[in-house]
Parts: sequence; structure tokens; C-alpha cells
Amino acid sequence: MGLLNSKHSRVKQAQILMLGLDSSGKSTLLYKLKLNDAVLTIPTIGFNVEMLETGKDFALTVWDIGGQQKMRTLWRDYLENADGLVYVVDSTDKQRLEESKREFELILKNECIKNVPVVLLANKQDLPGALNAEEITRKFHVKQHCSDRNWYVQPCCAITGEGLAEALQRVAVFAKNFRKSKEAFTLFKQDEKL
Ligand SMILES: Nc1nc2c(ncn2[C@@H]2O[C@H](COP(=O)(O)OP(=O)(O)OP(=O)(O)O)[C@@H](O)[C@H]2O)c(=O)[nH]1
Ligand SMILES: [Mg+2]
Repeated sequence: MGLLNSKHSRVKQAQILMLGLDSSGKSTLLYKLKLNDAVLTIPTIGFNVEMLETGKDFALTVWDIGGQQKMRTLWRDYLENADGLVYVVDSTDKQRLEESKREFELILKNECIKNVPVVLLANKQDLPGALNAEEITRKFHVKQHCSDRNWYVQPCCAITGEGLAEALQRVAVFAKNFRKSKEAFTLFKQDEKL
């Protein structure tokens, strides 16, 4: 137990918030990453949280928050201290694309998440008619909305796992850099006070 604690105390952790409409595939992809298995999910009431190791000294604590309409008012309660935002889109759900985009824009406007890097996942690429990453980038106006931060749009499939490892690595690099700049800013502010 002592050994386990000392190992984990060396591991730096970043807090990652995963949002997106209900049924976009958040929980499926969280457990695919954690267990490397396609699990049968039920709609999330509240949240799931899992720690994913992305290197020998770095781990992501991923918060998967339920996306049903009644849950979305709670999203803002989780924004503070986020080192990265993963926003999941069902690339086949054209009827709710506008709704998903509106929620995305609303979150990005929140001061708590200013400059926090974003990885947008264009999920369900295995299904016919799925919009590709370029189409999602354009429809969500990602370039305009994320001009103040690092961002990336990754096509993926939470069932097969395609694209997930790339997405996880991207999130880890972004989150590491974000934490470094946050730490540097804190030191700078402390220096200013001296
Ligand atoms: N074909 C396909 N189905 C997927 C994919 N990802 C998720 N699904 C299915 O989509 C449904 C919803 O997935 P969930 O992971 O529960 O969605 P969620 O975003 O967690 O939903 P909430 O918890 O309600 O916010 C399930 O039936 C999944 O099997 C994918 O990449 N391809
Ligand atoms: Mg869920």
C-alpha cells in the first residue's frame, strides 16, 4: 500500500472534462479507453470518473458528465480546474447537430474555461453518413470559437476504439502544456507580489 501511494504521488495528474449531448458516446469511449472493451452503457445520471495513464509519470482524470438535457445545467459546476475539455459529437445525428453546437458554444463562453484546450471527437465514424472531421470543424466554427486556445478535431469510433489512442495522446500533450503555462503564470504573479 505504501509502495502504491509513493508511486502515485510521483504521477502528475490533469483534470479532463468530457461533455457532449446524451448518446454521443462519452461513456462508451471512456470505458473503451479504460478497459479496452466495448461495454453496454446506460444513460449517465450524474458522472463517471476514471484515471487513464498516458505515460509513466502522467495521468488524466477524466470526468464523463451525463449529457441529457436535465443534466446539462450541471455541466458548469465541473468547469473549474479543468486542464482540458473533450467534447463528443455523434457525427451521424444531423438533427441534433445545431443543439450540440449551441451547447459547445455556451461552454466555451464560460470564463472558468478560458484558454482551456479542446479536443472535439467526431464519434461514430463507423456508421454510414457520419460527417467527417473537416465537416464537423466547419459546422461547429471551431477555428473561430477556439482561436484563443489549443484545439484539435479527431474522428473516432468508440466501439472499435479507432482514433481514441490518438485523441488521448493529443489531450495529454495539450493538458501538460496548459498546466505548465498555468504554473508559470502563478509563479509570475507571486514574483510580482514580492
Ligand atoms: N455505432 C456506434 N455506436 C456508438 C459509438 N459510440 C457509442 N455508441 C452507441 O451510442 C449509444 C450511447 O452511448 P453512450 O456512451 O451511453 O452515450 P453517452 O454520451 O455517455 O450518453 P449520456 O450518458 O446519456 O450522456 C450506445 O448505444 C453506444 O453503444 C460508436 O462509435 N459507434
Ligand atoms: Mg454516459
